[in-house]
Amino acid sequence: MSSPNAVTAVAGTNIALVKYWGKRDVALNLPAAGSLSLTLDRLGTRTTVAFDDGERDRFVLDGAPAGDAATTRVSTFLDRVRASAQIARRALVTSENSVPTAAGLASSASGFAALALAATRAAGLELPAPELSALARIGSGSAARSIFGGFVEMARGVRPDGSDAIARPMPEGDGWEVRLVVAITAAGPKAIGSTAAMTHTARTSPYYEAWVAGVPADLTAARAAIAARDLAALGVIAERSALRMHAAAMAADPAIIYWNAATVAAIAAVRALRAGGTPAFVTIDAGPHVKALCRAADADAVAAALRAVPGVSETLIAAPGPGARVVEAP
Ligand code: 2P0
Repeated sequence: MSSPNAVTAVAGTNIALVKYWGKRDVALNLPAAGSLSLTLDRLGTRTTVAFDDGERDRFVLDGAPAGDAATTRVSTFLDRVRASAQIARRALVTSENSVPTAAGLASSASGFAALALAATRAAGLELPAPELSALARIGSGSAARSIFGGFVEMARGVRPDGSDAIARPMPEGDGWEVRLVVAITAAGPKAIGSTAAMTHTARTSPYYEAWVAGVPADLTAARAAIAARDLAALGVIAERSALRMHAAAMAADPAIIYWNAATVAAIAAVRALRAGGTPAFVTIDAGPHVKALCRAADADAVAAALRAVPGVSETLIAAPGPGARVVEAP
């Protein structure tokens, strides 16, 4: 499968501590508000792009040809790269997600971050990181953040072209020994994809405007908490942001409910740990799994408590990880 002009890049997924939920522009994935995340050392994507003389783009995902919808999404993304590089050649894209189970944790964040880097380099472009972030964002909003490692802030931006809707690394958080403990609470695909769910929330939830209006204050407080390395302060903000995002989605009409019984039980378990003196805080994305933010020293105990929750099938501990990087190139 290797080709003389193939470039391979890897990227870690990221978990938002101040969530992104809603767009000011759907075509360019411009967010309605900023967000703030932690890039992880696990749950990443490794992607190889090779431009060749094929008639169309081909996308092989986790060892099998991807379906039409996923292939079209990749091909549309490559069209932007081809336009910038002024090339017409089609590509073979081979992508692998490091996911421990078939539990729906595969991430468009690491996927489009790795694709943006591998595709631009394979096309002969060397984009500065902010431009790479803007490009990854067009693939998936959260992918803009996975270009960078550690704590990352994504700007809402104000420009219609999205050139200022980009992520930036937060070096003030470097070396902080926090962990995210992921508790898998279900198998199978999520109830509704993020893009459709955001649009539906914006259109029908009476809480959507209040949700968006509250994000800037969370960002300000989260920045200060990271600078001060105050886990309790950051954790309270993260838990509140996730619960408010889900509350806005649950208030949509019809409701969007990502949670199952184990999700609720895992939230209770983390809050019980906290009541017992272990600083651990919940965050939940567009699915039923629960992630707990905690100190590295407490991660094993937090994982054990989550594994004891009925319906939790598996836990894994993720540490802060690096940004997207090229691992093989001609
Ligand atoms: C986040 N999520 O901030 C939020 C919280 C899920 C819940 O970003 O439509 O795949 O491709 O921009 O980035 C997941 O949505 O959505 C997401 P698109 P994306 O991490």
